Parts: sequence; C-alpha cells; structure tokens
Amino acid sequence: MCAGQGAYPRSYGIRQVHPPWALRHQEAFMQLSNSWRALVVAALGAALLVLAGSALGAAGKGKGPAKAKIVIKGAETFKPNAYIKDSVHFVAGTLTIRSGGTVTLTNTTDEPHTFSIVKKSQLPRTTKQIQECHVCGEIAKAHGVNPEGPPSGPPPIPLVNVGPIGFDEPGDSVVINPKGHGGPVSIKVTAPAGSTLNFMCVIHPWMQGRILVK
Ligand SMILES: [Cu+2]
Repeated sequence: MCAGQGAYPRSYGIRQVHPPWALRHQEAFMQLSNSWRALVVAALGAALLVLAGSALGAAGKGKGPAKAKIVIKGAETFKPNAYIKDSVHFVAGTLTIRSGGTVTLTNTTDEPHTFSIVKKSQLPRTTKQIQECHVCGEIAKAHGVNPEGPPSGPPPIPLVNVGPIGFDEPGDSVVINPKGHGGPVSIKVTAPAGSTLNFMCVIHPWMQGRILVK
C-alpha cells in the first residue's frame, strides 16, 4: 500500500512541521498489517506488566493521587490561504501524581505518539526547534528507529527505560499506538516526591507537558 492511501489519508509532502523521521514513522504505521500491530501491542503489554510489577513497592505514602490520566486528542485542520493546524495535544498537559503512581495514556487520534521524558532545556520553544528537534531523533534511535532510514514498521523497542525501572528520568519513553491499535498504555511514575518530569511526544514535538510528583 502506498503512503497516503487507506486509513490515514494525509498529504505528507506539504508538511514541514514534523521531523523527517516522524513522517516515515507514520508512513510505516500505515503499512503495517494488523497482526504486526498485535505483536507490538502484546510485547508492549508484557514489558509494562514487568515494569508495573517491579515498581509496586515504590507506591504508597505520597500526597498526590495514585492514578492519573492523560488523553491524547486533536486533529489536523486548515483554513484556505491562511494556515494548516495540527492540534494534537495531551489532556491534561500538567498533572500531579504520587511517586509510584500510575498514569494511563489513551490515544483518541489516528496517529502514533510517544510519551517521552526529556530535560526542560530540550523542549522545543520555536518552530525551528520543532523542525530540528535533536532530542526527538535521539529518542527515536533509542526506540530502534533510524531517523535517516526508510520506513521500517513500528519501533522495534516500544518501551525505553533509562536507569532505574519506571518513569523517573530523561530518556524514559513509551510509544502509544493509534486509536484502535492497542488500548490505553499505563506507566509507573517512580521519580521521587518533589520532582518535576517534563514530557513530550517526539513525533509531534509541540505536544509537551509536565508531571509534578508529590
Ligand atoms: Cu504525538
């Protein structure tokens, strides 16, 4: 199947806002068979189960809620002779959770996303920085995606864990498949109380938020 046909009728050629690897990533998703997707979802589920089991001991005393939700919403729209807008975003963009708590991510869009912890200084602040997003390429590589390469299917490594298990430091990242290709993804936030985690989607670098760990 050619890019641009089928379930994701998008015009890639005219878009400038995505890093090139992200476009290839999305094209690759379009070309997947359902069985491939099921395998990825199953692998991701297994990895998260291990993650959840290992992090259970960290749950407990904090003052923040034990559970929080992030829903990914938005769509692409345009106004003729004015602009094209991609409103995909995290709801909520800022959330509070206790150390050891669980965040559930639900994707209501037809595109894949990532939930990736980055340093505050790595968050793009200009459209130029979005187009040249360096940390996006680094995290793509950590997921096994070659930012310079041809479409190669979904990221071979759906979950990237840096350092101690759980989401606690820059580099920790998970892929969230398009709506209908796997259910919500749950992650454990294991950063200590008092810390702030900045997160973003490395496919749509304007998708940014932060977690206050309490
Ligand atoms: Cu995204």
